[in-house]
Amino acid sequence: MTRIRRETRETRILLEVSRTSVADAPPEIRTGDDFLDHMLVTLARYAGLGLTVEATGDLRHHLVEDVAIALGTALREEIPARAERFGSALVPMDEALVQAAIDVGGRPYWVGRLPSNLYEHFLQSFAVNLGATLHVRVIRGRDRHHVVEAAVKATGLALRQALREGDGVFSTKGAVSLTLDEES
Ligand SMILES: [Mn+2]
Repeated sequence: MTRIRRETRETRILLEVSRTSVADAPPEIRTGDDFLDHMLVTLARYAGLGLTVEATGDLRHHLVEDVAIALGTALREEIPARAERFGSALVPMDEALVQAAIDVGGRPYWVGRLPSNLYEHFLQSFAVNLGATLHVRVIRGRDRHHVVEAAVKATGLALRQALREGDGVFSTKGAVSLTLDEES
């Protein structure tokens, strides 16, 4: 379990995340923003994470962005050394269809367009602070709620796969700390 406390002039966040959820302990999320709570519960359920969030903020934009930063930063500590590393998912939600692909191997990068700037920013901030590459592709969809929710579900399912303990064959950990010879 990783706990993070993040306080700025704009937001106050206390967040706990663990890579394995406890079946009889549903996510406890209180941010004061119903849609953000809904998306955090969804992300935790689909990714199989244990998650507790207590947050307050001055503006919705600051709250959503800072919770994403805190979640990515904390979850980064929970990535197993021998993680499967890659994951992908294709999720339909009524008329919406969204695909996500993730690499949790320490290459922060975001590619994606959502019909909500706020939640596009949420997934970007989450991925970059997690040290993950995340691609989200909206294949189709008319209802913004469905498209955003399908994107969060697809990200969660992809993450569940990527965070699984594997044989570490795709891990570059141990190979990344190269010692450079000083040149005279
Ligand atoms: Mn919904």
